[in-house]
Amino acid sequence: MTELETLEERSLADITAASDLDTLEGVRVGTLGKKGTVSAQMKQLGGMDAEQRKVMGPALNGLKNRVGDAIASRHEELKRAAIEARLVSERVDVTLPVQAGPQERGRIHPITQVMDEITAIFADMGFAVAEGPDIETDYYNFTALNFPEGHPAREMHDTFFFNPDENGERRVLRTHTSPVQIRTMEKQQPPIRIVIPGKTYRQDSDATHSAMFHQLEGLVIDKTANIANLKWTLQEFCRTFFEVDDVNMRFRPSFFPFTEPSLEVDIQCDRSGAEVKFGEGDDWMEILGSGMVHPNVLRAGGLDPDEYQGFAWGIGIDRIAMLKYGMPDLRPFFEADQRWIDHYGFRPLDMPTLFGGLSA
Ligand code: 2NM
Repeated sequence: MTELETLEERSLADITAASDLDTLEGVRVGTLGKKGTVSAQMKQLGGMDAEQRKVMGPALNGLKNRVGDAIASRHEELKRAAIEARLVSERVDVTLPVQAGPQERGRIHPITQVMDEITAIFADMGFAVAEGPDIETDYYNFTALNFPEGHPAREMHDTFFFNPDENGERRVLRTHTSPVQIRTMEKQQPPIRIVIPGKTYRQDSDATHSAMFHQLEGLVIDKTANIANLKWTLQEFCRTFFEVDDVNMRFRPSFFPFTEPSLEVDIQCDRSGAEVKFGEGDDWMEILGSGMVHPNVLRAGGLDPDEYQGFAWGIGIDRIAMLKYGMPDLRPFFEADQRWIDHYGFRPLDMPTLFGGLSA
């Protein structure tokens, strides 16, 4: 076997044996590279006489081409094998269940859920959502709402007062969301149809009261709003919220400074079993307060009571959340206990809508 034949055989064997692209590149450098075995042979051509070169030239060129071709085709093979291997190692089974991310594990607090449910119901009736500050002036929290100074109704609210400012004025933690109604009347002409969800504060706390609690109030003002409209609106709300076809309601005369007449609303229920049932039974449960907006309140909002009239109501969120979802105690609402929220919480992507089901 000639020297060239030996070189070719060894080179081709090395090429076939190369099992990855890096090894193959090593073989290429070792043969066709500047200092490679094949290149070393080419360099000797210069020192040969014409006869020798005539024979060795084509032989060497042939060798170089065959080695080059063999490297190129092995390169293709190895590249394809590398892609195959990657496809196998990176294979994804798209039929596996989705892994739970934070948006799956997190839970919506029942109070937030109930606020969202109530807001969805009124939004569906055409109400807008309004909000305002938790820290209020005495004027917006009381005076504008027809609680005159020195009026005993102010005492009913167990207000949290701030220290007086340099003008002797005391700010308060709002005792109801009604200040937002005044702020809305000041800046928006009727017709007004708003609901106001939010935090409210009163200085009493025990097993069934928390110093911070949640309310949702509603306000309708136009030229003809009347008690029949009020009753229909609240009845429609109760049917939808408690997810029953019909619910009997009872309107009892009451007193609130900001409404005249004022009505307390009870719904019929059955408390004989372990759970309260609505729309049946012979018991009554008080669920909200309401009334026709007092003329003094309309005036405070910059509206002429001879031109406009309205109705309003307020619902305590925390209590009806307990009612609807069978929670026996109010205190865990504010204890931030992970086990409690895992049990009573709602899935964040199941947003309450009337078409998709409120609490489905
Ligand atoms: C209630 C009960 C009755 C009420 C009245 C007003 C306003 F500002 F329009 F006069 N807002 N909310 C109202 C009336 C609230 O909560 C138990």
